Amino acid sequence: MKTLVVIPTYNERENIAALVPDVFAATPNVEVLVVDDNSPDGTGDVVRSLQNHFPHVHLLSRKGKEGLGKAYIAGFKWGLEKGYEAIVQMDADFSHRPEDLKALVSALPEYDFVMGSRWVSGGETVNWGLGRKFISRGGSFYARQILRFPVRDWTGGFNGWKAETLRKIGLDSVRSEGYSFQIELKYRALKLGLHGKEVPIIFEDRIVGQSKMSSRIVIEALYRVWGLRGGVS
Ligand SMILES: Nc1nc2c(ncn2[C@@H]2O[C@H](COP(=O)(O)OP(=O)(O)OP(=O)(O)O)[C@@H](O)[C@H]2O)c(=O)[nH]1
Ligand SMILES: [Mg+2]
Repeated sequence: MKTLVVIPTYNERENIAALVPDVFAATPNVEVLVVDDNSPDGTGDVVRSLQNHFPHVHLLSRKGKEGLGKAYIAGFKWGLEKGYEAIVQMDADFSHRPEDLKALVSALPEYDFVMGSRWVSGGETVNWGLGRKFISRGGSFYARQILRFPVRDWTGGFNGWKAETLRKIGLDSVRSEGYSFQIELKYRALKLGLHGKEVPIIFEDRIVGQSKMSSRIVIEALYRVWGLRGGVS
């Protein structure tokens, strides 16, 4: 399948310079789209210079920081317009390991979507304290109780989608921004009766660059799941 890996970036110049070569080393046949929100650190310029060595790297430059959800929607739409058959979403900060891309990409043809998962057998988090594990597993437990599909890792953002699946979901109807963006896409697909598979991944904490996580994003996720279950869109 003609596959696009969409990587949203905000101030990730060091990470993106190292990640792009690793992605092509792991999966030589994919193309990459970096969706950058005009990062002040010049991430966009780094991507432009990468394009000299890697012709299959594309850059979608947006005007300003609008959040992860909007960046992904813009990247997915770009990929659908260009006719890619599969789209994978991946963070720039090496939390999602390029080594795990291959497993996601090769599982996808059999399913409508695949979910990189920390909480299935073979999945793992590296260097996470008990508190962090509790919050992540607790968040997925909470979503599972409310949304009633047996997904172990609802908030993970390392997922692969057949183009057809994204078309059926209807990207214009997706409202969520942060963690709940991942929950919302999975839930909408499952509600449509589509088949998803959790594939084990090893999740590592970022080493370089700053987190954009905030309590606002967590709070959004806590109330959004109720809206999703209620069919509010
Ligand atoms: N284009 C764009 N990318 C973003 C935005 N916010 C976050 N990102 C990117 O989305 C990915 C995930 O963001 P992180 O800051 O790592 O968030 P996180 O993984 O929830 O938090 P950490 O646990 O600290 O890594 C990274 O590649 C970020 O650069 C945004 O507003 N616009
Ligand atoms: Mg991260």
